[in-house]
Amino acid sequence: MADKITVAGWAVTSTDDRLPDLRQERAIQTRAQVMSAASQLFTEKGFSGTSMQDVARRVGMTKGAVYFHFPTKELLAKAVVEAHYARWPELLDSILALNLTPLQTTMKLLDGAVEAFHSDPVVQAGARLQQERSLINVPLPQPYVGWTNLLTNLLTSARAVGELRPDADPAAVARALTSGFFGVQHVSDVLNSRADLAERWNEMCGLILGTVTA
Ligand code: LUB
Repeated sequence: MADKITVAGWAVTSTDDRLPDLRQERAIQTRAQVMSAASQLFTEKGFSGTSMQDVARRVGMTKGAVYFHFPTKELLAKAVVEAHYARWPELLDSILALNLTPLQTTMKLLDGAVEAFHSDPVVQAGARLQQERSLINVPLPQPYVGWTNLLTNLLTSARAVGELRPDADPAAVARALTSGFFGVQHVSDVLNSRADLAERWNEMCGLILGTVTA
């Protein structure tokens, strides 16, 4: 079982406080519908190719209803990216509850990320928006660092219990896994719409961990 793993680097910056009061159930539902439609469109057409009118049309609301929740397209994109990163602590908690070894936890976590990148529209949109971050004129969460920090913590525990060779460098392996995952999901997306992501990730993960496991 991994020690209690803290997740640094996924700090979600405070969302704009001009957001409307979301206590009403209807407002919460509407906001979620707008986020879902925007995620589809950002994935299909990118940030620049998506207009707030496109979002309104996709969700079947007026542009005013969309602007009520998100005053600008930039803030809508920021909310989608933040929702992308919010997936990972939730996934981690579900896996830590299984009381696996640190290396098993690491591999199951990344397999869960594979599933999310393959099938979760918010995760897919967040990945594309991060690649287009230079076009989005609001601060976005820093990419990659959350995963690298978390994997470093898990792999340090794995080495401590003998699942990694004593001479393995957990931070270096974490950087390789993060970069490898980013690259594999990007290539799979461009070539196959992520249809072969699980196979390609198993290959990459095996090559990386094969060099450092006991
Ligand atoms: C991950 C992406 C795509 C890193 O952490 C991130 O920001 C990531 C989007 O930017 O891959 C590897 C898990």
